[in-house]
Amino acid sequence: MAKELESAVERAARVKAHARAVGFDLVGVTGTAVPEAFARFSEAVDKGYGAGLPWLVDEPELRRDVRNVWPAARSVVVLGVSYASEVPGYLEAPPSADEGWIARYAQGRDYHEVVRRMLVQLVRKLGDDAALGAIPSVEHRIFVDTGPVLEKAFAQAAGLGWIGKNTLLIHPGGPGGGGEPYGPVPPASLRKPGEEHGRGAARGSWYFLAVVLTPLDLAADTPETDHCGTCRRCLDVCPTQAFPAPYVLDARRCIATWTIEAPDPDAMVVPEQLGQHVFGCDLCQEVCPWNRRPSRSRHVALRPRPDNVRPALDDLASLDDDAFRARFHRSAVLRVTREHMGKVIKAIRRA
Ligand code: B12
Ligand code: SF4
Ligand code: SF4
Repeated sequence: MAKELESAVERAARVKAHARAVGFDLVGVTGTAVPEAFARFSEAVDKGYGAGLPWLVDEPELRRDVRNVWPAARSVVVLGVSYASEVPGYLEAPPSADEGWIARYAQGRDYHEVVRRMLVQLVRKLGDDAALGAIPSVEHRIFVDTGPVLEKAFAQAAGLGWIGKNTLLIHPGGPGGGGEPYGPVPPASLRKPGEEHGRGAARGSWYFLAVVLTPLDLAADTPETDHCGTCRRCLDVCPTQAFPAPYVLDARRCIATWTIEAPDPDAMVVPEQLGQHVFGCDLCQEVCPWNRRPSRSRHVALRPRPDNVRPALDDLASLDDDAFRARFHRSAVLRVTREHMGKVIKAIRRA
C-alpha cells in the first residue's frame, strides 16, 4: 500500500502529474462554480446570443455550479490539448474561389475521440492510485465540449489562460496551467517559437478544453489575468460583426453556428459574409497576436489531414451520403450532414 496523500496540495500535484503523463498540455484545478461567468452566460442567453441552440440555452441552471450536474463534485480539474499546426491559415494563404476552408480544429481526427481517450486514461490512473491507497476510491465524471459546463470560464479560474475579447481561452505560454513550470526549457539554439518558457505549453488559443469533476478535495490554482490590453484585432476582423462588445459573442452571427450548428443553414447564412468557410471559422484566432508563429501540436492524431486543408468545393459537393461519411470518418466534420454542407457550398457559390 502507498502512503495516503494527506493534503489537497499533494493530491493536486499527483493529478497534474498523471494529466501530463497521459499527454495533456495544460492542467489546473479550481472549485465547482464560476459565479461571474455564470452571470455573463445568463445575460448572453437572455439577449438571444445563444442562437436558440437547445443544448446551450436549455436548463441554464445546470451551469450555475457543476454540483447541479453531479452533486458529488468537489473540485474541477481543467485540461487543455493543443491542436496548433503550421499549416498556413485562411488569411495567410487564402483559399481560392474553388476551395473551401475547414476550421483547424476539425482538420485532424475528431477531438472528442482523442481527448476522451486521454480523459479515460487519466481517470484510470486515479483508480490505480486508489487501489494503492494513495487517494480515496471515488468515481469521476469527464467532459469534453458536450456537457453543460462553462469550460472556458473554469479554465480561466484554474489558471490555464484568460478568456480573450474573441471569447476564447488563450494560454499565455510557459507554465502548463496552474502556474507550475511545465517541461524543461530547451537551450536557446533548439527553441521553437512558443517554447520560450518550456516545451509543451505554447501560447495561444489553439487548445481544446476538457474537464474532470472529482469528489477529491484538491488545492485550487490562481486564476489567469487578462492580457488583451488595447488590442481589438479579433473584433475588427470578424466578417459578420458577431461581437456586440468585446468578450461577448452573438452566436446567431458566427460562421461556426451558420456552417455547423444551424438546423437549416439557408435560414441563417449571409452568403456575402461567408467567404470560403464550409465548416467553422478561424479568423478571430488567426489575427490574435498570441497565436503568432504557433508551434506544432505533439498530438499526431490532431494534425491536419492534407485533404482537409482547402478541399476543392467540387469534390465535396459531389459526395453522396455514404461517400461523405467515408470521407469524414472519425472527423468532427460529421457533426453535419452532407445535405447541410451542400447548402453551405451553394451559399458560398451564390455570393
Ligand atoms: C456553444 C459553443 C459554441 C457556439 C458559441 C460560442 C461561444 N463563444 O460561446 C459557437 C457554435 C458559435 C461556437 C464556435 C466556436 N467554438 Co465553441 N463551444 C461552445 C460550447 C459548447 C459552449 C460555450 C458556451 O457556454 N457559450 C455560452 C456563451 C454565452 O458564453 P461565452 O461567449 O463563452 O461567454 C463567456 C465568456 O466570454 C465570459 N465573458 C463574457 N463576457 C465577458 C466579459 C469579460 C470582461 C470577461 C473577462 C469575460 C466575459 O463569460 C461567459 C461565460 O463563460 C463550448 C464547450 C463548453 N462546454 O464550454 C465550445 C468551445 C467554447 N468552442 C470551442 C471552439 C474551438 C470553437 C470555434 C473556434 C470552432 C471554429 N473554429 O469554428 C468557434 C469559435 C467562435 C468564437 N469566437 O467563440 C472550444 C474553445 C477552446 C478555447 N481555446 O477557448 C470549446 C471550449 C470546445 C472545447 N471543448 O474545446 N462554439
Ligand atoms: S469564428 Fe469567425 S464568424 Fe465567428 S466570431 Fe470568430 S471571426 Fe466572427
Ligand atoms: S486578437 Fe487581441 S483582443 Fe482579440 S483575443 Fe487576441 S489579444 Fe485579445
